[in-house]
Amino acid sequence: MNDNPCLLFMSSLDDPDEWTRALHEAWPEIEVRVWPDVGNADDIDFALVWKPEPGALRRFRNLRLIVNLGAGADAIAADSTLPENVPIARLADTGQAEMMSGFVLLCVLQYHREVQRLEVAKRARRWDYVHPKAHADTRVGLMGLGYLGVHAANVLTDMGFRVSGWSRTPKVLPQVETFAGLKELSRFLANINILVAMLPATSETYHILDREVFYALPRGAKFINVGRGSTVDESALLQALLGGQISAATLDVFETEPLPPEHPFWLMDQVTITPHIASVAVPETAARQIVANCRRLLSDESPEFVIDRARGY
Ligand code: NDP
Ligand code: OXD
Repeated sequence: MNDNPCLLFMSSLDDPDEWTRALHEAWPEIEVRVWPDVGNADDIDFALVWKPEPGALRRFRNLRLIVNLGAGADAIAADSTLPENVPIARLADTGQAEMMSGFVLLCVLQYHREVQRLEVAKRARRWDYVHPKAHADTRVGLMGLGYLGVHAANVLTDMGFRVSGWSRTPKVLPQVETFAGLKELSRFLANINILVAMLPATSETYHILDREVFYALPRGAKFINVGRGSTVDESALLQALLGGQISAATLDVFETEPLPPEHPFWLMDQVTITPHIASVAVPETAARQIVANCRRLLSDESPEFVIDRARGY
């Protein structure tokens, strides 16, 4: 019998020592065990996992909470081997949100300030003066107004961009024009200069960014995808890019990752490719949120940021 709360860490992507340190800092009494050294399986109260091996969590009979070591819950929601009676919470990490908003701001500013055009001019030794536009002259549309989406919307409005946002259910956000549901999608898209997709992968969002969506944007709009690759119909995007309907895209996520070497996106100057690095969990800040959520269970409160397995996020 173990008196201290006990957490199992299971991720092949993240550094267990760094996470153990961060968790101990946030909760000195917690015992952290790193997979596969689980000890007595009955001691485990909480599991912090990223893409656990199917069926691996079944043996932990006293598990109270599974924490997904990421914001996107698509992989874990699709895992039918997870115990049904244990809630699954996603990360809601301020450090990850800052990193994501920083990445989005970087991409938006590059398009707003026409950095690619300046790079072309530099290679041609051409002084290509373009009078700078105010941030308020650019409208950024965010598809997805969740934990990370709202943070990015706030950062962009703080920087003076005009921001609109689209989500499944209606939202009210200061300085953001909001739209909800498929009925309002074309109105949302109608006057956007830079579209940022920050949607989860679910059955409803599969290929939601299709030809119709790309052509509902003003001609020459830019596109940034930092959500999930499956939300984009990549052949529709390719055609929209080739025809100039979308003038440039920054893609961090793809239907197949790593993006296969033969994929046409690699050869397109107007496409920037990043390898799913828009944001990651930051152990120091994430550990505080994870610990607060675990503590809630010990005081018989419901955990926060629980995912709806059927909905997929
Ligand atoms: P949340 O789960 O907090 O929010 C998801 C948002 O998408 C919500 O606003 C939700 O609407 C909206 N949404 C879901 N389904 C639909 C739909 N059918 N139609 C319209 N809107 C929909 O996610 P986060 O904001 O925390 O993160 C977004 C995604 O970013 C993650 O799911 C993950 O896939 C991705 N991600 C990518 C990373 C990267 O490095 N590239 C890193 C981290 C996350 P509503 O609010 O109404 O529920
Ligand atoms: C996440 C991710 O979902 O890294 O956190 O994509």
